[in-house]
Amino acid sequence: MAAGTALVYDGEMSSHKLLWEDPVCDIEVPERLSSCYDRLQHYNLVERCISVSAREGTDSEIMLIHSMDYLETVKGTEKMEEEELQKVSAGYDAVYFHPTTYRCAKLAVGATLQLVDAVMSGKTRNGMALVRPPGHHSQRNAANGFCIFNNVAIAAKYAQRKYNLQRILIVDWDVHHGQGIQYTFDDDPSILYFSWHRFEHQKFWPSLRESNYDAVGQGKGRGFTINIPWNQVGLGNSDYLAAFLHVLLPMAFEFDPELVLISAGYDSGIGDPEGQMNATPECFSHLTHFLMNLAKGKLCAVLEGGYHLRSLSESVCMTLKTLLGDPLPPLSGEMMPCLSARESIQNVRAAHKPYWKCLTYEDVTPLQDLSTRSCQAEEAESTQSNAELLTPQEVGKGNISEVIKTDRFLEMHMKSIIVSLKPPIKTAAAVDESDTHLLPPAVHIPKGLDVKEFKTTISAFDVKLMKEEALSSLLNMLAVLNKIIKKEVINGLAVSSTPSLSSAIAAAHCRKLKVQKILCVFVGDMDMKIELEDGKVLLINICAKQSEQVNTKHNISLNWKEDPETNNFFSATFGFILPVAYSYQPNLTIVIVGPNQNLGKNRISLLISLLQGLAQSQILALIQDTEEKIMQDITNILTGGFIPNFGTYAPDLKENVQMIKELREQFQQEWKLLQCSAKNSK
Ligand code: Q9C
Ligand code: ZN
Repeated sequence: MAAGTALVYDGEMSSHKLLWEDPVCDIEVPERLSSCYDRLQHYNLVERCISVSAREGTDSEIMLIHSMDYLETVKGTEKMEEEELQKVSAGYDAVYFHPTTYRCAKLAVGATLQLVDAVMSGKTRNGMALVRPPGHHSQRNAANGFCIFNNVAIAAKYAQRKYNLQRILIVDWDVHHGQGIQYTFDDDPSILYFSWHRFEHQKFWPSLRESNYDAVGQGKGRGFTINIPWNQVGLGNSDYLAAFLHVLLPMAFEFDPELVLISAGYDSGIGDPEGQMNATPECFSHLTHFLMNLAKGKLCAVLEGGYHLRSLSESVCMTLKTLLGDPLPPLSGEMMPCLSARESIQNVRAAHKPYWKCLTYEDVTPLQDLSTRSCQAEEAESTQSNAELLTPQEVGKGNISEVIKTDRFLEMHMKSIIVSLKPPIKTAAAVDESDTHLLPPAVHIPKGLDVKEFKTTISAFDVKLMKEEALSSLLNMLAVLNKIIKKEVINGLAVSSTPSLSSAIAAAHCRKLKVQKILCVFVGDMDMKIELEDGKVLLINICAKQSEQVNTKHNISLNWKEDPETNNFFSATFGFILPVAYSYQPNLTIVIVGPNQNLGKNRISLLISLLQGLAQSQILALIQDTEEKIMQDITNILTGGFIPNFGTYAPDLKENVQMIKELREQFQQEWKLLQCSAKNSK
């Protein structure tokens, strides 16, 4: 499997700049590019990437999307004086030309295509292109919204032609609607285009009817355009997360793309003067991480907007860091999507129900845009603010010193979230001697540990009759866990003949080391031995056999009906487990894989892979010794060498979807990210 992350950058793209006064365009400055690159250097990220050079896009590549007339028009600006440039610029909406614009726009196209080539040829697994001018607003015959050539749309067409791809996903997380991309692929079912955008009931630029949730594509392409209109400003991490969990990800996994392109605009981030949203930089880590599980990891992020230089550059760094496989910073803020966001999400789900199997059994009733209460008003109702540290919501409140306020906030915020010490070893393992050959060489095997501390933890449990061998494997498991908690490694796995007992001992050890919140996910049929009294554990139990236990906020069983033919498990993963896990915000995750897990093994792999978004990626996997076939996959997931793939899509069983729906209704007040509709909550 391909490894490494490409970075495409050419400082020459900074020469494109505004030569006259224009308050609409003056935010699209050369420093956007240089400040990103400087920040990447500050975090030592540049040297960790595989540098890929930019090139000019050719005429025929540009004409994959644009008309020859338009290309000639752009070409013509190269020799123009300022006055003429102004005239041409005035012919478009929110665009400026400079004598180097044509050259830079060609470099932006070529840089994007170089990235596609690096990823599709297997030179790297994924990558990012830092480009200017941006692309997603530009159209066949027109420049628009700072965009000259549509870099990402050209890249999609290019990838289809050159690599014979059948399905490409374009995720446009820029705060503006990439109408240029939408128009290009409106009737094309081979490109799934997702965009969220500030909309405000069509008051916000570009103020198009076709940016609303009911624009789903045309003809054969119906269902392959997904628009989430945001009708309020001030949205943040939990709203974006809810949009991914309840809209994009179920559809994207059903679509099963061969390549993911991100129109990576960061004007949807905190402090941006255009977007007025509140998502903090680490939010983009999580969005990126989700998408890395598609298309065997083949992902190209291409810069679009982003006008608050500090916010933009920190968010770019978070994106690239995640592409490189670093542990994810915790997502900050209370996980509570606001009413207006939920309403948009519900509307999109309703509009798309006819086209997606994953929505078949969901009862989503369409509704109009009703909410008028602002998200900030909701925040004010629900949270007391901390005078010491600004919250994203406070930063987002309109104010003349907003840029500086955001700078100050980000300065402190980034210090608090960056996992400063990146351990040299990612994964530790405790396995039988005979299994060590199954582990990749990079895995660390702590051995011969016989520490008093561990023994006291174990002696609190009923282990008197245990064989020496089993006892020593418990001690090894604790050694692995200890390394995770002390951040000497990021994650670990342990094979056990008694995984349930092991998990109870692991949880006890976590308590001893003052781990505040432990997420335990059991997969398979096991007795629960874990202590739940003190509320420090959230237990999610996925099993085939019906349990008598009554579900509570911290102890939830999913009785997942066996169905080997269509067992996708996506509805449980995106509709329940991840929303609960992200709402809980654990400090450590333990996944226990026991016997008779009736999910396909790739579903468990995907779940574990996605759970790496929680708890700063600190995961302990406990695997029953009889389940060896899954051990290798889990090891590969944890060491970062493998992304599961899923085969032909079939929807989850109706009973299973029903069960998830009921659980969602039961717990959506406690775990608010479960909310994906505007009803059932205050
Ligand atoms: N009254 C990108 O983020 N604003 N483009 C126009 C007119 C234009 C944004 C306002 C914003 C363009 C790539
Ligand atoms: Zn934008």
